[in-house]
Amino acid sequence: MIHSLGKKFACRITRLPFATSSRNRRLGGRVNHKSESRLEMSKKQTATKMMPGAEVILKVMEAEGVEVIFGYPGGAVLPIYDALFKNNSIRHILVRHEQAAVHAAEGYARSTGRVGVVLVTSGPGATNAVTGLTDALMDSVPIICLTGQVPSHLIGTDAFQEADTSGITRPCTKYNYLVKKSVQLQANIEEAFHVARSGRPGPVVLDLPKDIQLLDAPFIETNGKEKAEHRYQPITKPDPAAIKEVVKMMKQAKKPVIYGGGGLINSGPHASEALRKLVSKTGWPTTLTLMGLGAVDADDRHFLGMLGMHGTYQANLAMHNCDLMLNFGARFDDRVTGRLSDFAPFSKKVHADIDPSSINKVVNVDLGIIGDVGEILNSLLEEMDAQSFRRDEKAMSRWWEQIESWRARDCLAFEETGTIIKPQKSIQRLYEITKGTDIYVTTEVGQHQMWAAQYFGFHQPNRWMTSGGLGTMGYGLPAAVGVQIAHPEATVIDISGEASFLMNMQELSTISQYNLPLKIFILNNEWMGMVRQWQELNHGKRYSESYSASLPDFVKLAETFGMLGLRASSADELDNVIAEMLATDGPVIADIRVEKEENCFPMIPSGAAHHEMLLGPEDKASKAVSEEGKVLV
Ligand SMILES: Cc1ncc(C[n+]2csc(CCOP(=O)(O)OP(=O)(O)O)c2C)c(N)n1
Ligand SMILES: [Mg+2]
Repeated sequence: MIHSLGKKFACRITRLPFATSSRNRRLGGRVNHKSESRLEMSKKQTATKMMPGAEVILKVMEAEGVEVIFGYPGGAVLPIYDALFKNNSIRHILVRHEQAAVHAAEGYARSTGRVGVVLVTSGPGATNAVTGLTDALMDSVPIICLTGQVPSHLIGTDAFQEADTSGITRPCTKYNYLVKKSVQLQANIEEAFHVARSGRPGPVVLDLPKDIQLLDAPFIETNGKEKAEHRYQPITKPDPAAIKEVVKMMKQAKKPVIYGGGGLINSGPHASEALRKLVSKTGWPTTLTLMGLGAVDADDRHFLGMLGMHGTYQANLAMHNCDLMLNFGARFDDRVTGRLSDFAPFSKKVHADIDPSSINKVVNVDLGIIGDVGEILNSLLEEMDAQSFRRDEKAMSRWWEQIESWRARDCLAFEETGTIIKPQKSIQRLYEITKGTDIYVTTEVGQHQMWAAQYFGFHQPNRWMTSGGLGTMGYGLPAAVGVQIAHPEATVIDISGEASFLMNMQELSTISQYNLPLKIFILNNEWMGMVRQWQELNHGKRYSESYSASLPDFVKLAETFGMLGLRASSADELDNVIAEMLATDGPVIADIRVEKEENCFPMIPSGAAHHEMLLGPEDKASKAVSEEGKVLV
C-alpha cells in the first residue's frame, strides 16, 4: 500500500510543475500539524530542550549521522557557522564555490551510500548551488542542502541577497522546505533526510530564514529511537505476482539480456551482490549503463561492457537482438535507447524500478515491477528456486556464440602511431597500472569521460562517479574532493578534460588547504573534444568556438597551489608519469598531451538505432547523421 502523499513523492513531484506551485504551502501545513502534535506528545514523555535554531540544526544532523558538511559562508548562515565553530563532531569542508559544494557532497554520497550535506548562504550562494542540485536530481543522489534565507519579515521585499530559493529550486530538487516556524525545524530536517535517502534518492533543500536560526527552538532528544513520523513511504517490496511472472518469462527466453543501471548502485551493495548471483545462476549476458558501472565485475565474462551511444558493439547488438530484456534500475535514458522506434524491437521487456513514474515513461514495457531493486533481485532469486528455473543450455550456447562473434570485432581496438599518446591508451594504462588497488574514479564531461567508461574496468560498486544525466563539466574535480574526504586513504583520480577542468579549477585551493592527495589526470587535447567531434560529424567540420585557447601551463598551475605537476608529451613518458603520480603522497596534476583530433568510437549517431552504430572513422561516410538526428542533443 502506498498512501496518497507517498504516491506524489514516488512520482517525483518536481517533474510535475503544475502540481508543485502550492506544494510547500500545502505540505508545509501538514508538517506543522504533525510536528506540533508530535511535540505535544513528546513533551510528556521526553525532555524538550530549548536552544537556538542553529544548534537544533546541528543536533539533528548529528543524530542523522552527519560527519561532514561541504559549504561556503555568508551573512544569512552565520548563526549556523557560529554553531559549527563550537561543535566538535561535525567537520566542515570549505569549498571555493557553492556548485563545488554540491558536487563534493555528491562524490561523498555516491562513494559511501550516505547522504551528502551542503551549507550555503542565501541569494548567490543558493543560486550557485542550482547546477549541483540539478545534477543530483538527474543522477538520483541523496543530498541535503541547507540554504540561508533573509529573515522571515523581509522575505518578499527584495532584501539584500534575497532570492526565492524555494521557487528556484522547486524543479531541481526532489523536495524543498522553507522553514517558517521554529517549532517545525527539527521535524522538517528529519523528514528532509528521510525524503533524500528513501525511494529514488535525490536532493532536498531546507531554506532557513536567519531569524529561525537565531530564535530558540525546541529540540527533542531522539537518540535514534524516536524518529519523525514520516509521511513518505515508497514501495520497496515487490509484488510477488510480478516476480512469479518474470520467472515465467525467463523460462521462455532464448536470447535474454540483463541491463542494469544506477539504481543498482543507489540501492546499496546488496543489490550488486544479488545481481552477480543472478548473472552467475543464469549465465546470461549482462550490460550496464554509465551509471551502473561496477555493479557487476568488469572482468566477468558475462559482462558485455557499457551499452548506449558510446557502448560496445556486443552490448548494443545484444540489446537490439534480444528476446527478453530485464532492466534493473535503469531509466531508458536516450543515450541508451537510441532511436526509440527501433529500440530492442524483438524483445519482451521487464522494468524493475523504485520510481513508479519511471515505468512506461520512455519505453512501454511488458511488465513493470516497483520496488527496491536489491529486494526485487533477491525475491527473483528465491522465486527461480521455487519454480526450479533451469537455463536453456542449447539456446544459450547459440546466443553466446552470436554474442562472441560480435565481441570478436574488438570494437574498442585503436591504432597507435608514432610517439603520440592516444587518449584511449592513457586510460588503458592508468587502469592496468592501478589494477588490483582499490581505486575511486571521478570524471568531467566529454570524450575523456566516455573513454574512461570504456577503458577503465570497475570491479565494485560506488567506485565510479560521473555526471550522467546532466552531463556537467566541472563535476569531477569537486566530486573527487568529496570522495577523498570520505576515503582519506584511498587513491582517488579525477579523469579530466582540459576544458572541463577550467570550470571548477578554483577547487585546487580546497585540495591544497586540506592536502587531499587526489590525482588530476587531464587528457589534454586542446579541444572541447566532444563538441569538436560532433562538429566534425554533424556540422561540416566547422569548428565554431570549440578550441581550448589560452590554456594555463598545468604544471606551473599545480606548483602555485603547492602540488606536484607532471607532464607526458609522448607515448614513452606515459607509464612513468602515471607511476610517479601514483607514488606521490600529495595532490598531483598530470597533464597528458593526447592526440588532439581523436574521435570517440563506437558511436550510435543521434537518431540512429543500436544496429546502426559507427565502429570507427571509416564508417562515417556511409552512415551519415539523419535530419531527425541532427535535432537531438
Ligand atoms: C557546463 C557544461 N557546459 C557545456 C557542456 C557541453 N559540452 C559537453 S562536452 C564539452 C567539451 C568538453 O571538453 P573537455 O573537458 O576538454 O573534454 P574532451 O571532450 O576534450 O575530452 C562541452 C563544451 C557541458 N557538458 N557542460
Ligand atoms: Mg579537451
